[in-house]
Amino acid sequence: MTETKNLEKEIELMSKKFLDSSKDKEILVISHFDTDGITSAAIIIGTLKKLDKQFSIKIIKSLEEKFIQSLPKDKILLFLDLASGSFNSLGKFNLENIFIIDHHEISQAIPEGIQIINPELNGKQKISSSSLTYLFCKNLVPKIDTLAKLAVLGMIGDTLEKEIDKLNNGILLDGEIKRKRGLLIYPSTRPLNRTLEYCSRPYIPGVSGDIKGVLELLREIGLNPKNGKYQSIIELSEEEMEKLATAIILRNPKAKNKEMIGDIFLIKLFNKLEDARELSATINACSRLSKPHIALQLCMEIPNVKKKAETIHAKYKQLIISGLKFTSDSEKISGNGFTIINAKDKIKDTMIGTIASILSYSSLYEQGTIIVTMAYYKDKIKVSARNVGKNGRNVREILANIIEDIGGEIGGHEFAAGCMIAKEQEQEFINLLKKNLEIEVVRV
Ligand SMILES: [Mn+2]
Repeated sequence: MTETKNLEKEIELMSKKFLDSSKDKEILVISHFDTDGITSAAIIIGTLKKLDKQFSIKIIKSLEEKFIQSLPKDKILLFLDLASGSFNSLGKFNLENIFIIDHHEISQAIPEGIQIINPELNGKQKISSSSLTYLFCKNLVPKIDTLAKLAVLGMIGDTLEKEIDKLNNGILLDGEIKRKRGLLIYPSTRPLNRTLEYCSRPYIPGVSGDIKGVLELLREIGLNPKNGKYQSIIELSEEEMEKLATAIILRNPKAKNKEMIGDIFLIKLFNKLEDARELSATINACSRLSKPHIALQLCMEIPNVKKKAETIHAKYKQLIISGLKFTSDSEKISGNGFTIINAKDKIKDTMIGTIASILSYSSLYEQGTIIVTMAYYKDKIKVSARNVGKNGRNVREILANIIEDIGGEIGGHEFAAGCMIAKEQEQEFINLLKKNLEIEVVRV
């Protein structure tokens, strides 16, 4: 309890310093491109507008040293949902007026003069950057209730929904979030035939991407269209919901009932209740297809943006489905307990991690299998590694071993990790990867 108090105290202190420093300076907000970062940025924009401050926004995929070097020295720099892993770089370029709101792990010493809010320093409460930003902004402007739903959306974007009830300071109350128990396939608010056709989590063999399979499944459990339209998940009775869950589990035995049923969060956007998971997926889709400004405008509820965002999301889902098709048809490097899929330029670098995750949740691979996907990004290669069923070998360690030899950047954790290597090292990387994966098997 005292630790939470400390965090609140830190937030209050930093908000005072921020107000003070921004009296005569322009603000540059730099935020991460995922849902948590985008919602954080939208909360800040709403607040700075109320304060009538001069500001600009940059949304980025990752904080690279070259970018840090290019930052203006005369502005206030406010980093959202990033920067906690970049203290060495931040310390290098004599930047002044740095403010950070983040929740990522801290592994480097924090240079003097940097103002930071990060629960890793105060009790390690699991809380999104969007919620921290909301609490920060509440200190700047007392009445920002309309932005609270974005704080909750960021929590769901970072899959911190199990922590939502621990949120204090009335974020949940302010946000007027609706909650319903049900099947966690989204969007729960749209007709089931569409929802199932595009369902990738879980990936349902014979149903995902297969409209004939979808209609068969719906017929099988006795769900028929009413007035030409299928019901949505939130409209189903408990019994119908149960039948649907069973039918899905039969097709994908890996989908566990207790993981498939949970809290559905409904958030009012453009005056309509939307499934928070779907909103988050839309935001991520926009960002991954290089349109983070659309994602941001969606959160700001700017008229006409919803259609644009939905169109981008639909395109993204098509790309995922065709990416999955590519991975199933393409040649793979497979061995005992691992599969390497090198998509080269056939799949976008920002999607290759998602593809790896979907494959690892599908019933295509055995528990403990390591899936590694690769895609080109300019003169580099983005690599994603997943461990099916979160069981067995540490994929971060495997990648770290290789990076140590050939150089590159690494991120992630034991069951889901990624790295970026130089394109010239494609073959060397694959050779080393195979060697590492095979050695690991022998050792087990
Ligand atoms: Mn985050």
